[in-house]
Amino acid sequence: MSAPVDVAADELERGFEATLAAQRRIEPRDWMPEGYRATLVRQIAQHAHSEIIGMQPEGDWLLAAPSLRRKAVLLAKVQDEAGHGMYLYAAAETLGVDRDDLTDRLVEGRQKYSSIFNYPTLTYADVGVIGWLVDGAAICNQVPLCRSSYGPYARAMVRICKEESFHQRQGYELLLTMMRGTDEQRAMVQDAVDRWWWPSLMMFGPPDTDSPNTARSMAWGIKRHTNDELRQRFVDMTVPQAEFLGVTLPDPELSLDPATGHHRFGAIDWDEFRRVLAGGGPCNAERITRRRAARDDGAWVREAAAAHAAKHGAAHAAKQTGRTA
Ligand code: FAQ
Repeated sequence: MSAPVDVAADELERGFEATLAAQRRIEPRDWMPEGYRATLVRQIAQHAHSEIIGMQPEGDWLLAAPSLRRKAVLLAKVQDEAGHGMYLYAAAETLGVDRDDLTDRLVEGRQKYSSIFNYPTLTYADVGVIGWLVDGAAICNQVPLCRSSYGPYARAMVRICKEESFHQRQGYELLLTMMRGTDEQRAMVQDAVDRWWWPSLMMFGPPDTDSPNTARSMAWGIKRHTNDELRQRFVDMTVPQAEFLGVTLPDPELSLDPATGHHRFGAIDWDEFRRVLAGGGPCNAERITRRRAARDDGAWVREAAAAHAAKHGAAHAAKQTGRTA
């Protein structure tokens, strides 16, 4: 009795593999293996959470930004991050999950967000360094995701990457301005670079030898490069930018390998990475406490919006019925 079901399942699986092999996109209406769907939900949700939690470290500087122009730029950037979170939650919802549920999973510690946002922004130079290094790393990681095999994720990435590119430039421009300023400003920039360099390299995830998801995600076309490949690309891209800026990257082993054209770099402290992922970073508790408070404080807004939409929807339906009657 089970044979026709198996045949149908085989056919669906073959159709899915053929779509991937032809480099076509998987869309929400298409059949997909449960593992593919679960991997996408995990990655897209973590990505969305990172954008939303990522508003906090820079948001702390909105009131203290030193001029109206700097405030306007920073406000626009933080608002973009909220928008990125929204596109990504919307992409996750096409896979049959609910964004309220994803937020609950985040605040209850059942889903992750990027390790990078568990570090504090101690001076205004940190705002520039986040734009330069953190958005720079995000671009390296995310541009290939524009070719991800899942349509809604890939399309969200196109717009997000355009905005990330602006974010990186504003950070670099801020740092160039500070480096042309006083000795104290230059020291602030160097101090921020010293604190953010290694955590930025950790953003790309564990080394390939220790990355349980990479092989499967690449076979499914969700990821297009390994963690180490993208980390190397980021180092190669950033070293000349650091030279132009006039800062020193805090790694005595950093050097260009003439044989490969790539930069060699020192050992990353993976114990620190694991500690931060386990909740032991300098700001983990604070970030989640604030996110939980925002969820709870905003409940009445979501309820009111849902009630308004229901009322509006009912009125619209009644009007349509009246027209067709
Ligand atoms: N932090 O097997 P893999 C931004 C987890 S957006 C925390 O290698 P995978 C914009 C990983 O999830 C930044 N957890 O995993 C912005 C997995 O956990 P699980 C976010 C990490 O998925 C800028 C486990 O370790 N970007 O910055 C991290 O194949 C400025 C094993 O790892 C994205 O999310 C980490 N750094 O590769 C906003 C991009 N790394 O669930 C504001 C999309 C790994 O198995 C201001 N995501 N883990 O328990 C990806 O490309 C991938 O998910 C990776 C990880 C590359 C992050």
